[in-house]
Amino acid sequence: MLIFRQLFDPQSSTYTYLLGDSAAGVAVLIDPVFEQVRRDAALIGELGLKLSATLETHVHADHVTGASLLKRRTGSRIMVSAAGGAEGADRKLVQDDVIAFGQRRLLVRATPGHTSGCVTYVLDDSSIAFTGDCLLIRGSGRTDFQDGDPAAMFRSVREQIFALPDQCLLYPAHDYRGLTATSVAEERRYNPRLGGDIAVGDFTGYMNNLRLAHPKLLEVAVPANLRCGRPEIDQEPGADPPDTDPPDTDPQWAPLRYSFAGVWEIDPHGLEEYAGRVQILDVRETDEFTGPLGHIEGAVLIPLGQLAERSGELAPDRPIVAVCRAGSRSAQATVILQQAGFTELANLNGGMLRWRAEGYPVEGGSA
Ligand SMILES: N[C@@H](CCC(=O)N[C@@H](CS)C(=O)NCC(=O)O)C(=O)O
Ligand SMILES: [Fe+2]
Repeated sequence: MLIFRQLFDPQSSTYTYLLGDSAAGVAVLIDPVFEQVRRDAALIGELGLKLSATLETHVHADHVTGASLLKRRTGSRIMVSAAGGAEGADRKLVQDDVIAFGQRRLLVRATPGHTSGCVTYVLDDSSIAFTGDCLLIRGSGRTDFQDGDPAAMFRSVREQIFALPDQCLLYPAHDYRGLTATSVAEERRYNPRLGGDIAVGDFTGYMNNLRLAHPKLLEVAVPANLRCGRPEIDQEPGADPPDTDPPDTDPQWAPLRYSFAGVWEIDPHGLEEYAGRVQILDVRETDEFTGPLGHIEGAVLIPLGQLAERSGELAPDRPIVAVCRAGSRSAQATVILQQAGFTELANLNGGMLRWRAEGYPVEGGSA
């Protein structure tokens, strides 16, 4: 079965697409964003997939790609268009190349115009195409930098994208109004720049008068993306560390896993091993703490409803693992503690139920 997810980066209004073959357990990501690598890796893990490759639709000007970080984390191969001029890819793509993931395939169509190296990825059965910043929903990518060329874009849209079947769904790399998808038939008819009887001269006139401000991150993003998103620090040993931690610097105080829900989780066996180095915070009600499930030795009890005002009772310099019955209230406890300024936080996955089911010891409780 095909797995398909549309993911959004609110900072740059970028869409990242996950495509997977569930039977083979293999996935590819189109246009991953540097700051969202941890989120994307969590989703891929939770879906039981292995990332085989990241694919760029083009050298982006408004955000840095997550391709290199994902390669470092998951071993995924970096694929970019040969015409884009980026260094450090594992595969350089040209027109009609085929990218396999499990039993499914994506086909490469060169669609220059926004940049000279733009490509569109078409799913094997032509049911879905990923148009990058060539065709946007009722719009198009800009053509005023990075070798942009309105006439080339006009040809790309008319000859490569509008040539797809009417019902083919189109997914762009960006949308600035929150629109998510469109189709060939509706864009052919309703795209105000490229649809209907509009001719190349009309389109060029439109595009040459867009008067858009340059992307805020242009000067940072383009050079980084020409390295496939590899942080500069890798290239220059001894250089100053970056101001902010890259999003793949995971907490080191215990074996933690980031969830797509946005919470750091620890498994029972991890907590047992690290119990002596952390504060165990039980956020259930008092009668649950002393009830049949028992509690973990050394756990401090602060019911969730009191946590915001009583967080000062916790040591600020020791990591905290929050615990509850099934692991949901304790996830919220990590959110409350983060708001209170604590940084080293994790949720016991599955709570006391899983802790006991896996045979770890409790104080109190019934057998
Ligand atoms: N304000 C945005 C501008 C983003 C932008 O220029 N996006 C390009 C794609 S990389 C584009 O083609 N935009 C079309 C449009 O804004 O209509 C930023 O600073 O990042
Ligand atoms: Fe772009």
